[in-house]
Amino acid sequence: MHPQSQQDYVSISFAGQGCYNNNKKWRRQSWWRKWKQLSRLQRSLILFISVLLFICGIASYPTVTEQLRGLTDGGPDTGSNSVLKPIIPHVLPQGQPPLPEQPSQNRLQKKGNTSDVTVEDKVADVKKEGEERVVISWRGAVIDTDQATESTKDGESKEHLPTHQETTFSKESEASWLEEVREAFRHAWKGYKDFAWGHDELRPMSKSYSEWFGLGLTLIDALDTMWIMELKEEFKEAKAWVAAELTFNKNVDVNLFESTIRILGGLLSTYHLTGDTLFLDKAKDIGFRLMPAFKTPSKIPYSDVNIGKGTAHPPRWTSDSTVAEVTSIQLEFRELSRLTQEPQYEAVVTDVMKQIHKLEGKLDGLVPMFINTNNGQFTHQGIYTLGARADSYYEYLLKQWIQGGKKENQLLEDYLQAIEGVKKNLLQKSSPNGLTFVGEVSHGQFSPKMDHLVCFLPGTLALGAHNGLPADHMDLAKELMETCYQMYVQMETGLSPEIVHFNMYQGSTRDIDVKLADRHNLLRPETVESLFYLYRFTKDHKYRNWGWEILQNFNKYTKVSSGGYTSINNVRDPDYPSPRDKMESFFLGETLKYLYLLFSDNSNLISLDKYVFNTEAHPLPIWLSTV
Ligand code: DMJ
Repeated sequence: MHPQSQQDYVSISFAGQGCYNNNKKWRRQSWWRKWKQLSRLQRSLILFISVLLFICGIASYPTVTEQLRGLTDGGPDTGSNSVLKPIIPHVLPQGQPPLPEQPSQNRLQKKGNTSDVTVEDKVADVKKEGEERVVISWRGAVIDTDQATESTKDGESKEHLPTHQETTFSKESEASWLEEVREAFRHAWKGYKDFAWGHDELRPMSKSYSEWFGLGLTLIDALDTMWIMELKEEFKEAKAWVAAELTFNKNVDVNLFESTIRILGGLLSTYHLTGDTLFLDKAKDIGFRLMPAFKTPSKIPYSDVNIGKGTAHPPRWTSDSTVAEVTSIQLEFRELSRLTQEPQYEAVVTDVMKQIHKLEGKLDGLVPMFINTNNGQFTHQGIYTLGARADSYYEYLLKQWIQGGKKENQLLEDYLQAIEGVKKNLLQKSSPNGLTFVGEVSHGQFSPKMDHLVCFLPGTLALGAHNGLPADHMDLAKELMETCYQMYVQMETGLSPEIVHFNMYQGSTRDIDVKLADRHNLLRPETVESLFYLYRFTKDHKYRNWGWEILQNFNKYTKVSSGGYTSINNVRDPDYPSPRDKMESFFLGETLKYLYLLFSDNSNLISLDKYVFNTEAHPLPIWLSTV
């Protein structure tokens, strides 16, 4: 054997094993002989597998370094136990305005005052660290989500979960909290105004915009928020745009559900709050233009409507519609009928509810995610979730019943049965800390997966209990509220990922896992929405503290200095949350509105006995009440 080739072989296969002895040398030669005896195919296969393993090793590198960083960032008393260190609960001193450093101590906050650190600073920092870091932050998009998970930052034990201590608030601190939300809204609005005016969504990083329907979606979604926050100047300029520029006579396809909850809902609620018929006229216009969606063989509406041509169609790949979409347009269409005295709007959406009430294929009141527009039957049966594609079906059962003055018993029955179905089939406790969560069922198999979208449920349950439904709904609401909060506080940025998986096995060291592809945060409202309901009904200040923490973390990790807030790709990395360059309209329409209402102690500001919020946070009047 050529000595050079022997040397090559040794350095590749046994590097790092220390000094050699004769025996080892013999073994190496024998290995080499065996290698030479292999066929070309066998050698290629071995080489291929080695390269694959090498790539996997490199790919897991950031997870390892993140864990190491977790150990070293944990403070002076870090050690082998430091990774299990509890999160310090946020307790405000009595009557003091909130301090930015007080909320749950995620890693970046521990580094000092970071309130001035913007998303762009983080991008710049990371770019300085080299391209590899940037590439790694995108791994989540490509790794098989069923395989790859990350643990939460701390494997806390039960007594280490954040706890609440009684706190009282002065009028001054309430005012400063409200002002902070108003300031966040102004900042978001500035970005929209400067770079996306009249367009659907702001892209704050690139200082541009994106179009979805081309109807000024963010502006319309934000109208009633500005009114509620008393942002008079901003409201005035938005109203001027609606009066002068907003037209629905456009050759565009819009999604029936999204345009109903954001545009029709936003215009109707702004009409109610202001009494200005400009908004009612626009609402009538869009409502009428959406009606072709219901011209289907089954009367179950198509997903898309061309509001200029008056035609409707399902998506290109299917004749199915989503169950949540066809059952979460009722509040708006019913209200449109009441205002216009034209029964057609209410008739079409009530027919959908009646059909769904009678359908086979439910699991103890839980509905599948799809329904066919030709035959009106559920499709893709066997999957039951309170997350995407089914969520607001449950919300609108209760809210229609409330909107109509609590008379429509079929809606109430379906709601009560569904909540029993949730308890029986979807509710479980995590290990080790026993967090109550709502999982999913797929063809008889339970999956401990919970979307952030499910965090609407504590608020809805609390609303039901407030309206006379069983008291144990409120108990469950409180338990789930804690879980939704933990989905934030256990992340390094203090912001929830889009989806979490709970551990259920005895002996687990942590309750929550996050798959790499699920680490994004879209500035969604569901948790702060539920915090608002829970605070209104219980007056327990811990819910406001939690909301305050969330607002601080939106400011730290999603605020863009030139204006606007951005959704992010990675709630696990406070150093590089990886901005997605998009501000969803619901951040202004819902998230900031619910935060504002949470911090206001005025229960008459959109009283829950007079208004019911649609699923996009647009308040509509409860019928028969004197608004
Ligand atoms: C909003 O459009 C609505 O809240 C909807 O019900 C769910 N998705 C977004 C917010 O997450």
